[in-house]
Amino acid sequence: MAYFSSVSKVAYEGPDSKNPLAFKFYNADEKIGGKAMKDHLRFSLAYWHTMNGRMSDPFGVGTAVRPWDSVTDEMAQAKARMEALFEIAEKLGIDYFCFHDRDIAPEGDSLAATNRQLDEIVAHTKQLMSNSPVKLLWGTACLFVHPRFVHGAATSCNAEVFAYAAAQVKKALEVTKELGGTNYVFWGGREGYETLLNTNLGLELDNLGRFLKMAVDYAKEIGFGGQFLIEPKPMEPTKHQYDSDVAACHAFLQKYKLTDSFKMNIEQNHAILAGHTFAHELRYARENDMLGSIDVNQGDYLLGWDTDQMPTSAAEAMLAMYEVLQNGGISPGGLNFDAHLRRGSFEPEDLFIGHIAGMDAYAKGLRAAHALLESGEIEEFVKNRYRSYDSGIGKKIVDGAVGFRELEEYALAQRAISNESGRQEMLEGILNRYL
Ligand code: XUL
Ligand code: CO
Repeated sequence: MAYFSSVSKVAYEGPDSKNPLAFKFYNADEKIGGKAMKDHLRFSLAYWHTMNGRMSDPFGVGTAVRPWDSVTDEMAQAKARMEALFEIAEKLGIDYFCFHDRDIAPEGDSLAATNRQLDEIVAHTKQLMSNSPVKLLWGTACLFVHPRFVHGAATSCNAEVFAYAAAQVKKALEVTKELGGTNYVFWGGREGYETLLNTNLGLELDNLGRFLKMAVDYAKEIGFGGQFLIEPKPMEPTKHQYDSDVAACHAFLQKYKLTDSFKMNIEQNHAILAGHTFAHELRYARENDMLGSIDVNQGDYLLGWDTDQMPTSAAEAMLAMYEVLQNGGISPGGLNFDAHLRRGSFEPEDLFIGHIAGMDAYAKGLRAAHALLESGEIEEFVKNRYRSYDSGIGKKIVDGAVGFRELEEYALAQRAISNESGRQEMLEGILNRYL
């Protein structure tokens, strides 16, 4: 059954096209640096936004008009939504999707009943997958919506909740494996705190470390070989989220000896909420061999919350792809559209138009980043800027051949220090030549 009969398979029509339902820059099979665009970008649909988002806001109800709204039985609707996801993905040429356990199947009266409902939808999904190129990029467990997680999941003060969360992640790992998922994500929804006055911060962090270790052990036990990912976010819903940014997550993973099992899933809107640029978070992860996957969206620079907008800025996409290319790609991760439409874009076709705009921005960004890297302009500038470490005293510093005594001796003998311009504006101008 087609849920979007007015939309056909979206085609590449080139930059001159004015058709909102065509790609202007994304040309899936076109090779950039010897690799097809689709393999560089590995786009993914986010089930929670694209299929479940009602587009409500704190002042108003949802406005989304969706073709499956008329199906009132919960399980029948869950199946209809999954079918519609495959239709959207196939028409857009998006090869992956991501979900939380509770996005795809409703909760039942008990954990056992919930698991049975999940199994039913997973079987239906597997069936749909057998006739489709669409694959699972990552699965995750929703440990933040239900009131039982009011004080957190793995960091709850209540051990009963820790146990429930463990059972839920165990099942989510099994389901992710069953559907051939190549990654598993932890976003610490309510893993944080509101006030230190009621919080044992040390125990909560140790418990989070224990929880992640149990997940790694269980994955080994069942033979799930996917990549584990942590998704940093500094605030929202709690005031202090433990996974606040890449550096904090990296320190946490080092303390609990988990760096071999995890990488990061970096999201643009989370980066800017943390007071960083998206590129900073990507670079920090890349330099530490921690860049695993990306949630592509775009935050509003005037609003201080997670607006999860479609990533339509090619300039930002260019800087992100500059990091991805230097990372040697993002596989087995991908670019997951953790993004939803604005409340005013409520028509079914907007789901396509929004993703097309995001895919085009990333295609343009990829092309520009590749050309920039090929030119070597930025790398050459940076290399030259640090040339003082290639010889003389700089070489001795990086080789560990000198200490404070030798450096003092050197400094005392030096007459004048001369610095050179960092040429920031020139470099920013260079980017525009490639965009
Ligand atoms: C929340 C967020 C999540 C994660 C998955 O801000 O980004 O949807 O991506 O739990
Ligand atoms: Co996300």
